[in-house]
Amino acid sequence: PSAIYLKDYRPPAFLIERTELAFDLHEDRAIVEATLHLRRNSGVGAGEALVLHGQELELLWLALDGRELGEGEYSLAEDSLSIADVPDQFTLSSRCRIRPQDNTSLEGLYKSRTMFCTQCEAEGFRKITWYLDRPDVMAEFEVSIEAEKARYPVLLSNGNPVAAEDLGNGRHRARWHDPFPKPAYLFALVAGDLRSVDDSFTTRGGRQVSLRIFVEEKDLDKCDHAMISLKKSMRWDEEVYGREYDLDIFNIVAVDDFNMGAMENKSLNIFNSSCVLCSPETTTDKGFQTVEAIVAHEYFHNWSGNRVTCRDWFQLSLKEGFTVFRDAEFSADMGSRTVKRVEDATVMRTAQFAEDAGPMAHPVRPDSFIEISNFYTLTVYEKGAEVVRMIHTLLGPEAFRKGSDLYFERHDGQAVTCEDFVLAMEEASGTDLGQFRRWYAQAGTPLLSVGGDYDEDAQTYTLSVRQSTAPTPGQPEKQPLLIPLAVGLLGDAGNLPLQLEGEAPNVESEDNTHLVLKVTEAEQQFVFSGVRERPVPSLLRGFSAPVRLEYNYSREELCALMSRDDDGFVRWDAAQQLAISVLQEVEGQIREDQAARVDPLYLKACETLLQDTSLDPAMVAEMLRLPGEGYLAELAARRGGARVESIHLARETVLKALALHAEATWLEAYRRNVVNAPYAPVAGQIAARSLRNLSLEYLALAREEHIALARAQYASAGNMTDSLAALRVISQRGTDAQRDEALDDFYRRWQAEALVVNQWLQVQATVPGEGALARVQGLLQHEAFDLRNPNKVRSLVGGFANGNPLQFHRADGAGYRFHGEVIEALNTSNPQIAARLLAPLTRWRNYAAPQGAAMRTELERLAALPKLSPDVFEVLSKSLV
Ligand code: BAL
Ligand code: ZN
Repeated sequence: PSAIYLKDYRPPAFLIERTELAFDLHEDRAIVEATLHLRRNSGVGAGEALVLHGQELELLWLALDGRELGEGEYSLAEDSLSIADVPDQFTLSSRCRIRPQDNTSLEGLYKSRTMFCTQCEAEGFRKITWYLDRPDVMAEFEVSIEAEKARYPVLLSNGNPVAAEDLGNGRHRARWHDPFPKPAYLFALVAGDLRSVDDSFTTRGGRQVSLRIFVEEKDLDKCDHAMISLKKSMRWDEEVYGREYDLDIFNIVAVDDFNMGAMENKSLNIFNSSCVLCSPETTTDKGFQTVEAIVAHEYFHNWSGNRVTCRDWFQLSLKEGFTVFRDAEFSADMGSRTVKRVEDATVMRTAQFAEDAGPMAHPVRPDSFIEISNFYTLTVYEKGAEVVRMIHTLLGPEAFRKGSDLYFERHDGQAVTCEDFVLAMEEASGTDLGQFRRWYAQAGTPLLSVGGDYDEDAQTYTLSVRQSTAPTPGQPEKQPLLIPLAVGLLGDAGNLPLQLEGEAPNVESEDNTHLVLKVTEAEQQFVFSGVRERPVPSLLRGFSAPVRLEYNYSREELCALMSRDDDGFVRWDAAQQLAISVLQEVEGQIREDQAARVDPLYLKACETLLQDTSLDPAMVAEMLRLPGEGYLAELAARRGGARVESIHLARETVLKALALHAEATWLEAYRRNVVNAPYAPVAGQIAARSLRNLSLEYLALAREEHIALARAQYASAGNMTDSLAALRVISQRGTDAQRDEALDDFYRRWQAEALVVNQWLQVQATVPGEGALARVQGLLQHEAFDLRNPNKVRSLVGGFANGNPLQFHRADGAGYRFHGEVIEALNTSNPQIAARLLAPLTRWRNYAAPQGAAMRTELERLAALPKLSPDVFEVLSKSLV
């Protein structure tokens, strides 16, 4: 496999104006007839041959302007079909046979349980028919679907239904027409025995839109939350972005076997069932929030992605970064803004920064790839969203809205680039984003090293800021970025008013305690005047930029920020920094065989926080949750290599010390945060459950007897959040007998609910102790496991690699070998999932001996296998450089 480059982009030599597709679906095959109305793209590729994409297609017949082409008139290569002599305008018709039933890659047309469905982004359409499968070729689609009526009573595609016919032989046909030209990646088809939950929405402009969520009959009771979320999203996009829905129907279909979370196909969103189905009995609070966010995300794509799409796949963040920013703001408006910001910052810092520091590091707009599926990454999505957020911060909400209006109006119906987005923002706001553009092109996480100096006589406070970005693969030199650094100064009685020397009075926030500094140089100073006392700097407020920030805080200063700063993110961040400093100290003691001593200052600060009932319990829980072992390993990598055992022991030591120190307070928090009202996924209840369940975790560590609380909670829980939290605690901290009893009971109760069983698989994957690997290996054979289902693979195999660090990183390398063997099997059946599963092994450089070397050995074993998919090949080859 070879790489393709952004610099080689050329507009398509041919365009497709109209695409007619006819599907004839059978149990052992599907016949696809396609008629493409093509024309040469004027000014591009005069005289060039027509080259179409196709994969795993059996060509049965081919005709140009109605005349069948003989074998000498076209040429077939592995993934392409070429016709040398074609007119400037013509129709090309083809008939192909494909085998959806055997398609385990879950790209193109495939069978999930009893239904046919599609996934075409990024390049799945070429597994359906010969086509110009690139996003800058946009066509109007007319689709007919024929299938057996009894098995597949529901036949869906994009756009509007135009006809339904009973064919009289037990088969029926439906015709659909989508008036909006679209790239093939937005095509969708569904055929199945489905039921729907129906509702409607009236747009601001008076359009009556029929909303339907299609599911298997057994899941009809799990659609309400998604439907409510959809209607909220439709309203929010009108209110916040002025964007209305543009067709009379909007359909969602839930599918069990799906590589991604969901897919924004025009008017026919297809969802991984884990991202749409919800009920209090079967779904956790987190699950409810995920469904709301993903329903919104896919809906928002109707404008940011579908009406305005990407010119090429290097521009993926144009739609994904922007849409993630939009869904994050939506979620913030629906729930707690600060908690959402903390959650997103956590993902960035723990997972995206790791990606930036690893062998697959790439810019938000990558400049090359071997397999685009490998670039649906945290960098393109989450960092891309942070880049859009920074534009929002720099421009302010009103100018940003003018920019998005201009972007949508100017590019409606077009396939465009990240540059077009930035240009619209620049033009509408009059802001120069020249230097800012580097965020799209430069990979890696910038480091801001900040120092503070207070001059008591002059009453000035000087912040000295240095920025740097470490080299990443292919980018040895880095240039300074424009970084919006939001700051405050914390005094004894609260946050101080801010005045930058030589600048007009700060009127940015009502109380003048918050300012966004524009860091543009490698080194820069900012002087605040009129500072009456020595402050503690409150830095990177609201996580104003996706950077690492270093400031040499004392623990007392961190305690001050944690308890008194007026920025929620900074308070949380201070608690994290304090925890990390304590954890690293304890790990050092353990490694030097000293008695571990957990700083009482930290324990006291945590207890005080827990006692403060005026705070949002959700924030308290986030602040008292210790950073995970994976993140600690990432930090340790920069300090000489991570040692999994001492990291684990240090974390357990600090957890236990905090549990014992504040035992009575934890118990009080556990009792205080009980929710008596009927279950609802609303911020207040979610917050209470999250602190209560965190309290349960600490209590179980403090004293064996408290396992009884978990068992009682498990026995009486009326919702999945509390039930699963209790099960986790029993599995992690209970005796073997208690654990087995609870896990068996849970399976007995929920074996008919696939999504709940996936949670059960994940809990088992994280059970501690020497037997963990054997347990996970055994579960591969369990009736509830299926290697073809990505959700199950993620729960069990991903759950083990990411959630059971001590056992995954066994010194004998058996955890890696197990992981590698699963990847080996998936390399053939589902390369996308195989490549994704590789991520934990790609971090081998972070680990000290023996783990680092053993991880590399497993990567080398995989690299030597014959017939690697391009997906797996790309990750392996980049990881082993
Ligand atoms: N476009 C792929 C799924 C998503 O990001 O919405
Ligand atoms: Zn998306």
